Amino acid sequence: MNAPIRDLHVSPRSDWTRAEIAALFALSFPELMFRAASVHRAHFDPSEVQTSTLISIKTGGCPEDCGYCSQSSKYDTGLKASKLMEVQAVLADAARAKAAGASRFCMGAAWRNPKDKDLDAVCAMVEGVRELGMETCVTLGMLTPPQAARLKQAGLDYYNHNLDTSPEHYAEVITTRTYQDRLDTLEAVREAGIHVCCGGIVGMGESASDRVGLIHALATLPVHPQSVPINALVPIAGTPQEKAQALGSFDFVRMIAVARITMPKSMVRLSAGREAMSEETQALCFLAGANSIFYGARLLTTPNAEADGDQALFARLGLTVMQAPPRA
Ligand code: SAM
Ligand code: DTB
Ligand code: SF4
Repeated sequence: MNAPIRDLHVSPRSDWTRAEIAALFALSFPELMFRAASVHRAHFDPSEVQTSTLISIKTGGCPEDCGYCSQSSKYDTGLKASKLMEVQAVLADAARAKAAGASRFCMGAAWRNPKDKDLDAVCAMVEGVRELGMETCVTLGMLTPPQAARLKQAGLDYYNHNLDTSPEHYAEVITTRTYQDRLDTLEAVREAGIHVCCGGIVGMGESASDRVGLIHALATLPVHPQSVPINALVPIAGTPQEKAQALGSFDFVRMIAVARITMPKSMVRLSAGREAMSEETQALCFLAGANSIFYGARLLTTPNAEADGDQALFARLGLTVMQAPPRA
């Protein structure tokens, strides 16, 4: 028998225990879906989905050894590295993304951390994208508190920095920076008053208990990340994770559902890996409380589900694109 359902309208809590989270994963699939969908309705219109478009503003040649990544210089993935893009070229891409229906523009750079001089160009990109009326997000690696303050000053809305996996599994995937380094960057971003976008990747050979551990790490941050990307590994030839066993679709949907229940007011993003997912699995993810996607033909270095296919899926499911909130 499943445990009795508790009040679904409670405020977000940061005192989740691993046992409570494991118990959610252990619910029957229908019960878990019902609870997640109920929590979703208590906080959001379940027919609305937020759309973020990604661009890689600086590709490849990264000194970190993240075992899943096409952009690490430690692995021969055949990716062509390129320098930081010109501001105008980025803004032209943002305008195209807006015209295609994206409300947020996320700019990613393959850096361990940005140099202060790189931030001048990134701040100009943030200012320009804001002027187009889009929400802005960047992901640049580790940040110091003064760097976070500069990005805030430029008007940055979100900073993406993922915990990626559980604290226990982490060292199997990345050795060049620690979990604590990531937590420190998240603190710098939070303290600067920038919204935090933080999630992880599943399908990297982790155990079920590692998935509990990742949700636990996210849901016990002092403030829940306002945006929680759940990525299914996109396997990249030449990386250590190339042959990792993909997660079954029901386990992926469970991950979305448990993220929704434990972080009820956060946007939960059905992120990388949609290209390999059936429409039915994606529909289950929306039912489980996902209310955001990466939208557009490319992620950073790999293909994404095509935008016109997404629009057709939205139409068939009766979903609409969430409007960006008005600027303060
Ligand atoms: N270099 C910066 C960093 O690592 O923080 C920013 C860019 S990095 C590519 C952003 C995130 O993308 C990673 O933390 C990881 O969660 C996700 N990611 C990268 N490669 C992926 C892959 N092959 N499949 C799924 N997610 C991936
Ligand atoms: C996130 O959690 N996923 C995005 C974004 N944040 C930066 C990146 C996905 C990358 C997928 C592999 C690639 O295209 O290189
Ligand atoms: Fe570099 Fe980011 Fe890729 Fe890690 S995930 S290798 S830090 S670009």
